[in-house]
Amino acid sequence: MSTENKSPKTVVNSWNEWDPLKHVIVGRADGTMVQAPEPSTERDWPEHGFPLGTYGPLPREMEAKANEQLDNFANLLEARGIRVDRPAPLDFSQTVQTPDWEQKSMFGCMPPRDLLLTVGNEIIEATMSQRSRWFEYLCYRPLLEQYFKEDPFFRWEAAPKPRLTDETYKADYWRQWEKKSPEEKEKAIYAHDWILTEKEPCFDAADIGRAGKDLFVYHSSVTNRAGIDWLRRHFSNHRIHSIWFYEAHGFHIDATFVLLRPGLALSNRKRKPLTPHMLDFFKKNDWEVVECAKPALDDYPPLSFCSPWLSMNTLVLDPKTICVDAQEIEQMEQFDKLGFEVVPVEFADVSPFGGGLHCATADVYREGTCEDYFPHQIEGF
Ligand code: DAV
Repeated sequence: MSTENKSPKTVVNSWNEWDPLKHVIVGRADGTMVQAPEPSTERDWPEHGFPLGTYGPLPREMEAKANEQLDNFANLLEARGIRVDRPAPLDFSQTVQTPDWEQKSMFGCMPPRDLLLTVGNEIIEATMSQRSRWFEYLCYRPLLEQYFKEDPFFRWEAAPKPRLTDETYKADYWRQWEKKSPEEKEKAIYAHDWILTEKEPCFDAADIGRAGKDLFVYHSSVTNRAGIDWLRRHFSNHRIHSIWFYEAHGFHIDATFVLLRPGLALSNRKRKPLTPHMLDFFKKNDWEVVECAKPALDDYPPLSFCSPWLSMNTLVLDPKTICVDAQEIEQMEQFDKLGFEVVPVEFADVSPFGGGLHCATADVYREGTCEDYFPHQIEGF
């Protein structure tokens, strides 16, 4: 009689963005919504059927195409010996509420990277800073429960759920923004004058770039100073570097500044780093920071809140192998010249569902340990 246990045993472990990947979560497009308006987010796409104030599921045919590309990507990873798990979508069209607020829709579960932060044997459910994404963690709970049973060393954590009352957001922010002159907008970029107040810690997991002992956190429109402070206290054995870039309402580090392998990072050619000493820090530690290639698109695709810079949104399978959106010819050529084996992945139809190849994945296991890639620190960075 066979007593073989078919379920693969989970080990949670991932310290950086490049060590050999063995187990990953790939999101699903099912039921993704153009979110109902909320203090932090407004969609205004009249030419595609969603003028300001309206909301609803993304068109079915778009969803089918995105799911096909996500499934093909999952199959490609599995064919390379990588275990792939998928989240459990909810009915994202439902109204959700807490004692403080009611929100007319949820969002989706295409981008697990936004929500799950893996550092070593720990996965943290990020706070998120949009009401429509407050309950998104539920899509990942079946997997996290399973990992918790299978890996006795897995540390399952959740950052404090934010209240997301009106005090978490600056009052009348978007109307005020529209009234600003170009000079005032410029000033706001330098002042990090984004929608979030400092009322409570907020962060998205996709604002964090991991390099062993050093974690780089984007002070973005979805991650506030308090969120970075929470991460600093939580990861007290790490060095947390708060960074920001020349971009209004930027969010998520993975289309702006991407850690590719020890000694090499890719920087957005338009969104220049604004943090004092940041580039000196990389240089001092013998890291090369290269500007990304020209992206394939000139503008946001229809119904997408993600920019053409998803060209940078790549998944590194090991320090020599990188998955890149197949439409990004120039970016693939650049990676080729930088010595990577490039794996082209058809992914353009996924963007309206919340991102590219990095967004669509969350690490569970990469080989390797926590290393110090930045032995030379700079005071004040
Ligand atoms: O810059 O377009 C992409 C979102 C990545 N999670 C951008 C953000």
